[in-house]
Amino acid sequence: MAVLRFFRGRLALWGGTLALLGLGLLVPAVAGWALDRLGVVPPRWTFSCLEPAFLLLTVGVLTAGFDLFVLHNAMKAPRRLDHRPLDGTRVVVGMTAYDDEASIGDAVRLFRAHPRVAGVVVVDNNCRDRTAAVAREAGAEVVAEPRQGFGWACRRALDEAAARGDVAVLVEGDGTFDAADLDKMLAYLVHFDVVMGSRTTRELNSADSQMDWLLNPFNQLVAKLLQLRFWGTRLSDVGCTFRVYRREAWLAVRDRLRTGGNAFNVDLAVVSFQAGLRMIELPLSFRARVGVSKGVGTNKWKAAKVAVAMLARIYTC
Ligand SMILES: Nc1nc2c(ncn2[C@@H]2O[C@H](COP(=O)(O)OP(=O)(O)OP(=O)(O)O)[C@@H](O)[C@H]2O)c(=O)[nH]1
Ligand SMILES: [Mg+2]
Repeated sequence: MAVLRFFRGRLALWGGTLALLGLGLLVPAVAGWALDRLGVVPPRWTFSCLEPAFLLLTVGVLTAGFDLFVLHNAMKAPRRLDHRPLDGTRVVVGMTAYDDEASIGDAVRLFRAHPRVAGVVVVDNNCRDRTAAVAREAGAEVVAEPRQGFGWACRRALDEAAARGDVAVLVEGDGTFDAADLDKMLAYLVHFDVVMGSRTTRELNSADSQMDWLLNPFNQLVAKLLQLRFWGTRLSDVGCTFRVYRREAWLAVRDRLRTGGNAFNVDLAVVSFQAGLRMIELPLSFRARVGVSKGVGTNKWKAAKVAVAMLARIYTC
């Protein structure tokens, strides 16, 4: 049983990867076929791509299919369908900030104004500008996180929010997210331990947001790989920081985390799946950030480096 448990999820992920590679190889195969028809290359060239493409596709689909349809069904854990109302719970927001004086004031005011929010804690990650002062003026509590890094800031934000409330909300203080989305997130939390956001719904993206022609589909692709690994929860984004955790859910996973860097969002999703938390992902509205980007922004080179770290986390879990 332990052996089967080891393969459950991994076969789906690796099978899915082989199938994707096979699909990728079909492109030169089809191009070769077209060139062959035109008499540009000899027929052998086309078949040298077609054969491995079909082999990878077949092996990949069979391996992933065996995992998803046989292993997964045989090993399904019993599902909890209970309903835990949030009446009387305190909802506290933990907000990350790194030189975010341009955005933090409005971000704090927006979240403080939400009727379900009891307080906002801003995590000052060694800011060199007036972020802390502006956040305090807007009514937030400010704590200093000396360990530099997006992940460290997020961990501290969840720690501080969970120390003050029954429900911890993690969000960036850069003006990209909307407090109004908390309504639907809290509505779903009644059935779940964790509600994650997705920024890949085009209808809810502002035209100038970070989720452009490349980041949007790429996040969806990596999310599908993660979904293959932990079959069950439908995923469409791996980089959305806006999430809601019940306090006990956060406490169950905080010590399992591996990174303090930019791959934190995937790290947190992985440990939450491994802990067996009940999770759901919802489409959220997403705007362009206010102020200067410190993370990926629209920089494709930075995005590639974060993507490698995220994929490494998924393939080694
Ligand atoms: N990248 C980064 N972000 C940090 C750090 N410490 C805190 N943060 C905060 O974490 C959030 C993520 O950084 P952003 O600059 O928004 O990067 P991004 O979300 O990839 O891209 P944009 O929102 O488009 O700029 C922001 O709220 C930062 O202020 C850090 O050391 N590095
Ligand atoms: Mg951001």
